[in-house]
Amino acid sequence: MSDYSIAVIPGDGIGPAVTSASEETVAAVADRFGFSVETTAFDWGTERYLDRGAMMPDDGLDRLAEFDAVFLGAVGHPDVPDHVTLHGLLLPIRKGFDQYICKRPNVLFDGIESPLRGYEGGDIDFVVYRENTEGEYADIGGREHAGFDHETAVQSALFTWRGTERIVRAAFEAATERAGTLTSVTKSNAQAHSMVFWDDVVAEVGEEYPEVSVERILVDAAAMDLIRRPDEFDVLVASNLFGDVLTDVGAQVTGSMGLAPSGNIHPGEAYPSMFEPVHGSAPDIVGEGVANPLAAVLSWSMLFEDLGEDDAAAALWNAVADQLADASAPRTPDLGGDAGTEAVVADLRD
Ligand code: GGG
Repeated sequence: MSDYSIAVIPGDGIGPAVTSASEETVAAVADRFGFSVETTAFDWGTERYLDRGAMMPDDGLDRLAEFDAVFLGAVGHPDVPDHVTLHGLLLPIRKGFDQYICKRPNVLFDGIESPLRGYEGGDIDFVVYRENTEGEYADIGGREHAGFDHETAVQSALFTWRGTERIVRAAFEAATERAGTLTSVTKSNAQAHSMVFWDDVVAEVGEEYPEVSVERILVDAAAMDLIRRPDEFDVLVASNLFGDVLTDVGAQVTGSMGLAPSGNIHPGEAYPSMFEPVHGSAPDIVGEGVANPLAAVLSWSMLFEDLGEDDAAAALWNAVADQLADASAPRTPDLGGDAGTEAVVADLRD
């Protein structure tokens, strides 16, 4: 019997609520499939920052490195600028553990109504491979001449061949597995250096995958087409920023941000991967007990898959799908219902 040790960082806002609700479900599924999950909670986040000046301790990465995987709830607090919280917790983990694949599935489940007319459950099913360690999220830049009318800010994006090649290759592998199309998203008409470089990488790696048909699309057209023809997408590969923006569009066309899971994946043994719902800390609903826990549950499913527990991952994913397909099952307000977080996971466990 395998025993997995998972680091859990509930974080801010609704993070603790969706984390604890999803953990209850996960333990039961693990038990059913003959393995155990031992979780260790870390109270890192903005409360710690307000108290002690840092979102996590100096040796935070060393401590997380001991675990098989990391689960994170949410980051962000109305009293602290978002760049402070993001750069204090989420981004150091993604970069420090070289989690270069951000995998974000976008699925329209049976029983869920898309805001787009004419789409039913099963019609939309694409996955975004977002580059997760460099690009526009590179911490390169600065500000000069504060207080003058010539105050200046510089923010540089970083695209390395290695960094681009490995996310593009991961996306080609996914497209091969799904026997699908790969859509590469850029802005290479305007960004003639970095994005043409990206196109070059896609062309070179693509030579190794002649069976995968490749579509190149500009990010503005991609945003439009994810609304106009979301059913035609299969695997998308995009830079750090573009991937982040497009997956919010994807979450909306598939019904709710409350159903969008993600994995920050470091393939291989060197570091743990981290799984998190795509949504943020949602300060507007904190404490109301209505946060949708299903994005967190689906993120645990991705975590199990990453550990090689495919049957448990499928059981968890299918339990969510079955619940959503049942019109009489409890739903949180983001899905048009009036149920609370706990009622949704209680129903899932039954
Ligand atoms: N669930 C984690 C979370 O709170 N994410 C909020 C966020 O703003 N993430 C930015 C990003 O994924 O780049």
